[in-house]
Amino acid sequence: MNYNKCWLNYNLIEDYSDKEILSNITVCGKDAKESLIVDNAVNELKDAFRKILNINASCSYLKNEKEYDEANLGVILKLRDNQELHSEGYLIKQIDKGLHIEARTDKGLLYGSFDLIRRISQGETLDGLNLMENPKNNIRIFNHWDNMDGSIERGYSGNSFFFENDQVLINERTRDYARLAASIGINATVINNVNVLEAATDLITDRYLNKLAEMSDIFEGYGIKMYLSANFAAPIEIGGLPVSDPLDKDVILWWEKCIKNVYDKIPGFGGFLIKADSEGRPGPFTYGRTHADGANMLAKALKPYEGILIWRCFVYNCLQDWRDYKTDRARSAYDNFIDLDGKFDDNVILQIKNGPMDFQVREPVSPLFGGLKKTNMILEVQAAQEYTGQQKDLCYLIPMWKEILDFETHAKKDGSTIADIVSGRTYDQDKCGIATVTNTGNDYNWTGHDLAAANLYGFGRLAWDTGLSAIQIAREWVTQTFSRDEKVVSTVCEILMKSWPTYEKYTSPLGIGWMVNPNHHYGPNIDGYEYDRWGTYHRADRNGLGVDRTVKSGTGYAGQYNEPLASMYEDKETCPEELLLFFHYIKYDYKLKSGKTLIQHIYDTHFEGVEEVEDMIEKWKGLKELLAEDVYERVSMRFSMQLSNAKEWRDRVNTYFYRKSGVEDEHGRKIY
Ligand code: GCV
Repeated sequence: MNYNKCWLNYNLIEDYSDKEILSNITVCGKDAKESLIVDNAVNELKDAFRKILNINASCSYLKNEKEYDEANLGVILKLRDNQELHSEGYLIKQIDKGLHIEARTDKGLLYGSFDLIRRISQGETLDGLNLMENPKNNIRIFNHWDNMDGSIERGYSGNSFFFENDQVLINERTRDYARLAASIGINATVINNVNVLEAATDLITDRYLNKLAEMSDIFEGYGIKMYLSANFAAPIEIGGLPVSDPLDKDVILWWEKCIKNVYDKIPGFGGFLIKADSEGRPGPFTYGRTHADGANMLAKALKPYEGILIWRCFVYNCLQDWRDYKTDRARSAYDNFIDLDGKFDDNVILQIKNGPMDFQVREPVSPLFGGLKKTNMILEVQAAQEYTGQQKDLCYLIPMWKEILDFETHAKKDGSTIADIVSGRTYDQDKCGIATVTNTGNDYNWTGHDLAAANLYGFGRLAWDTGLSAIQIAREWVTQTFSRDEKVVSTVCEILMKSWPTYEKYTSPLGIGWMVNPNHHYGPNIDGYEYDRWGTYHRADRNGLGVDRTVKSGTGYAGQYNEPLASMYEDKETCPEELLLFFHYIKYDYKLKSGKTLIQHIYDTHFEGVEEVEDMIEKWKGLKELLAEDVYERVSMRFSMQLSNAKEWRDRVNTYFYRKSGVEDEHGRKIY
């Protein structure tokens, strides 16, 4: 086994007080014995108790409810139809010498078991435990951008552990992946890239289905539904049809047959994720059809099997002319989808990226969330740090995702934050949730940077409970992954919590984004995308920079928000400063709330960003004796890469704007 177990590392706790209660596990309920999920739950408990506490717990099964009430000792897993519980929820209650985990379904018991393990591995006492947990989001889904040749699009932690040389891979890691995912409440996963190229189109055919069924069985044992990204042009590419027009009878029949075959082989299959009419991928536009026509056609074919069709809203013109100041990529998801509100079948979900551009270090929240009212929605975030340091630089993303989830869209009077909308609370929907583009690969530590695993862990925990705080999640993760030593926990948490603001400081300023090296997106290149076709411009000149997205004089993007947001963004005086350059063209001598001019703010934040990385490194050095040597060394290496990246950003950005503006740094620091 050439990998570690991340937060399921299970470090031994020598002085744990509540051992007695954990020596016995009893499973009650008539179906429990037959369930693979419950078996897995029991094995997880036993494994964890053995490794963390040195206890070899025994396990027994009881069909009759009465028997266990009397037994009353040890951990009791019990299926019970408690209407206060969500189908995946659970409760944990200590009664005398029994620790009861109750749920309506076997999945609930699995999640309850992992909850208990999480508490124990953090050294929490079980005495008086009494809690009920229901997931806030029904769909908590990983998106992998893994290709059949084993590469991963925007992957920064090695190769795929799902595919290699056009083959499906199943090995020990497959199960450990499912364990990691289930332990944080993930209940669905899309295993292949949304850009479905070559062999991946065949994943929905007999060439791969048996092998995928094997993988799906492993996932299902951990309550995880397998989804596939599908190619909208599959009827042409593998079906021999001349078109993939969603209203064409032969196309419809082809998909029906294909989907029936998928479900014959994988009865628990979740459904498809589709990227259509986006960045060159095929879609319904070719035939003059709408996204609703395309999505509904597939949704209807999936419906008899309770399959779900997830349709991405990342649709924009990627052949833009940089001379054109009116066309605005930020507008496009809203412009493409708002008129289709209410036209999608009930098993269609629109998956919307958190911001209107593309996972920049700072973006406003996509206005589409506040616009759609009769459509199921999934929020898509990106744990893979494509634009946030590529898992070489540290960037703990949970604080960013929290801000997004807490954002009030004003779509409705009460309860329309993003968290409300994607949980289904706002419009009383049940097919909603949160997706992340994952940051995993076959590296030893799964995520390239050891500390980047906090984003993977945090995504699952946040998708389960959007009310958790970023620091709480960080503490849980550090304690389980590294150590319960308070110095380790508080120092690593401090480093994590500062990392997003730090990254933001030394990269592109005040929400303007981009300024990265084209294609691979690591490191600074201020004009890298400035004269390109991708719709990603900063519009800097000798007087100032920023994109005018106002209704009054710009692209009109600000007007896509509900009031009072639209007016707030429209006016540069009320626009949140961290997004100032996203919404406005601002002169270098404009005074910010801090009293600094824009240009001085740019200089200062870039110097500060580098100093903060230096500070992180000092803090990390202080943990040398308290951490495993390999962890310490791997992270130290990443920090040194981050430091040179941060310096490069600082010097390029500051020099660029110094040359454009001719304004000296007030503090006379070195600008080249
Ligand atoms: C999978 C960005 C990325 C692409 C990605 C695309 C998407 O453009 O750079 O690699 O493609 O987003 O989300 O579809």
